[in-house]
Amino acid sequence: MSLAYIALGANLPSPAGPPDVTLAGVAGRLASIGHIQARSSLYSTAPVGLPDQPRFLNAVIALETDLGPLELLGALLTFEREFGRDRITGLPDGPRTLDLDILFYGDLVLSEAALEIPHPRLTQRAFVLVPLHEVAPHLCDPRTGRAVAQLLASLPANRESTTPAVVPIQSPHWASDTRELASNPNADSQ
Ligand code: PH2
Ligand code: MG
Ligand code: MG
Repeated sequence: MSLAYIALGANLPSPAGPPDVTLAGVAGRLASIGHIQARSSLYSTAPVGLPDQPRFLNAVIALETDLGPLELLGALLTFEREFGRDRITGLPDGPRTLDLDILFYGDLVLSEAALEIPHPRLTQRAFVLVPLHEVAPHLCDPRTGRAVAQLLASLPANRESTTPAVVPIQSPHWASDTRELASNPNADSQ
């Protein structure tokens, strides 16, 4: 068993519904390939990279899994396709129905063409570090030895913007009790 931290993001409706329904559905799919150990709140986040697009919903899930890193990547790509992700026409950093990224996989450091772990841009992104900090503030980045709390504290403040960069939101679809998900992959409420 390895403990992987997975970032979830969406800012377009998927065949399942709006982004909060998509992310809740994905949590159920993740529970089918491992055990969900922790799950952050849902956050509404300002788009990074390509500003002229809807705000994203982001979250982080800690998943204990027997899948190896490349098998896990394969499963995540399958889930992205199931929820309507089109990698052919989609723009880099552009709008998407679902994005699933492996942030950490135990303390593995991997640099392959298909997969880099830890995720190469996680230290620059509040939309990743804020939800990650909620579930694992003391987790150490194996590249730098720095804890998530330190990485978050080192992010430049978002001073110039009038809209908040990262705000927690409530959704009836996003359960606050992960035990439901582990025992019933189809559960999407309570
Ligand atoms: N993902 C990106 C690019 N920009 N911005 C936000 N707020 N959230 C994301 O998940 C996101 C992004 C590319 O993966
Ligand atoms: Mg991404
Ligand atoms: Mg991705």
